[in-house]
Amino acid sequence: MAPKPVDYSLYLVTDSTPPILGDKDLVAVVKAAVEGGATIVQYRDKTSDTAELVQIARELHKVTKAAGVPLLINDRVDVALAAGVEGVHVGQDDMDLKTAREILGPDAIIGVTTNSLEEALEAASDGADYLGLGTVYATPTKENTKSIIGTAGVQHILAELHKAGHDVKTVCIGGINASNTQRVLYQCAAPQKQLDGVAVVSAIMASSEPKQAATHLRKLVSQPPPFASTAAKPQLSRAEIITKAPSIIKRMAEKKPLCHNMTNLVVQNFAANVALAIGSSPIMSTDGMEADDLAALGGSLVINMGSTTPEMRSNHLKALAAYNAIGGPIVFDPVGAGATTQRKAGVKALMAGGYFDLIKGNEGEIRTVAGAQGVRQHGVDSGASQLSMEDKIKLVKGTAARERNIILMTGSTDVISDGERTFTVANGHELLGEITGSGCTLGTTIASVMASEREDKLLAALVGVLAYEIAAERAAARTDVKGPGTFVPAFIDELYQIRQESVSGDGSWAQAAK
Ligand code: 3NM
Ligand code: MG
Repeated sequence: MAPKPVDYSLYLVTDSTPPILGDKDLVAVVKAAVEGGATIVQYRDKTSDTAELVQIARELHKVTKAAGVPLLINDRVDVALAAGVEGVHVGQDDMDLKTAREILGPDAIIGVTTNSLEEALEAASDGADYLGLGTVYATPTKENTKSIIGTAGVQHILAELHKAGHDVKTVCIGGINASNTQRVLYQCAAPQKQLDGVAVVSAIMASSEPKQAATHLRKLVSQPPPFASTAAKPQLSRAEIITKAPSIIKRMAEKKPLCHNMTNLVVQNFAANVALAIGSSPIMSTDGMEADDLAALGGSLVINMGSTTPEMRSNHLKALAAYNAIGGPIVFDPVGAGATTQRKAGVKALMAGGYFDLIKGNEGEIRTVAGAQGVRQHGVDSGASQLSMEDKIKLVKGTAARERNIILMTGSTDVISDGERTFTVANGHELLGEITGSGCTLGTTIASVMASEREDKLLAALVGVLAYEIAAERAAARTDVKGPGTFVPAFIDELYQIRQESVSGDGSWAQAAK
């Protein structure tokens, strides 16, 4: 069956209950929404009697027909027939798709709620016009949803639908609103199959200005998020990276971009000195209330999950939103991610709350980020490696492809990937493991370079890693360095040297790249 020419991009599901609709009039809200830009409407009403359902459906149909927008009825094939609307939406516990199709015929639009890959494949095979995929995020609108699958779950289903050759249309549902619509569409997309739209309830139905809410959402679904990489990713050879690295440090040092660090007390001073040495302008602020103003200054942000208090999480989420809104690069350092339940929850909440351009961590942290179960860490140090290099590369590349960002796994050999291009870096020195904050300040260095090098974020990050780890090697090699205590000032001096050499056109430091 060829797909019907239906625009699913902004799919409104109604709700007539007081917590969402308030004292507004349902038909008036739907009228405002379709005028604002909702492209399809599902009348979902779990409480009204049949006669009332039919009557409201007829009223809604007048409004949607005038706007040239299809109207579907949730669950009730009889009501859809009685009101003569364009189709139905059925859940897993409703009338089965094949029977609904027999009753309504081939021209009716029939969609199915699917919360798992099995359900999605079955509904697609049975001839659904579209699938509602979810639940993306937990939502007070529908508390008895079967499973929260996040953007990664939606992406997996899309990839498998494509593999199975289904061209069924798809929308996602659950917790979608103006703050996350663009990111969700971006992060759900599989390489060969993207969502056709987002389905929302409260983002429009609960709004006091449903027309404006719909207009805004429609605009958001029509354009990529500000942080999306639009340029094609050029292949990079190691030789090219080594040649380009000094000029990238030079450009950053000349721009002196703001590098905003939300980090723990232990590292604040060290991170500020590292930023100054490499050539960015540090600000150490954990106050989410000033993140909008700081983001507007055009720099980058490091979120270091050194603290997981609710207050700190709320600050982090505010800052994430501020930088995401204008595409300012964000580096996430999920410190001790697998160590405690609280930290695992912190990683989940932050990753569901915004987009990180780069996530850096040791093996345990990245495994937690990837969603590996049963990752246990002792304290927040890096611990012993459990994965082979081959497995590390697979994990880093796969996670980056899934999140559509950059993942950096640090270790004696670092692995970095944007899902397409993967590199290893074997520079650095064991003294970095003997001082506090070496992981955090690597994040600061990377974010500094990413602030000025926006075209190719992977290249920027790699250059940050190289400068940082080559500086550590140079510091450790100095005869005046006897251990961790003398290493720290020497390391800051060497970062500063690398910046000075780069600015003066001497790029030989990068030749030490391994
Ligand atoms: N179906 P809101 S979640 C109607 O997961 C519905 O199948 C869901 O509401 C599913 O946009 C949901 O307010 C409610 O989060 C979505
Ligand atoms: Mg249902």
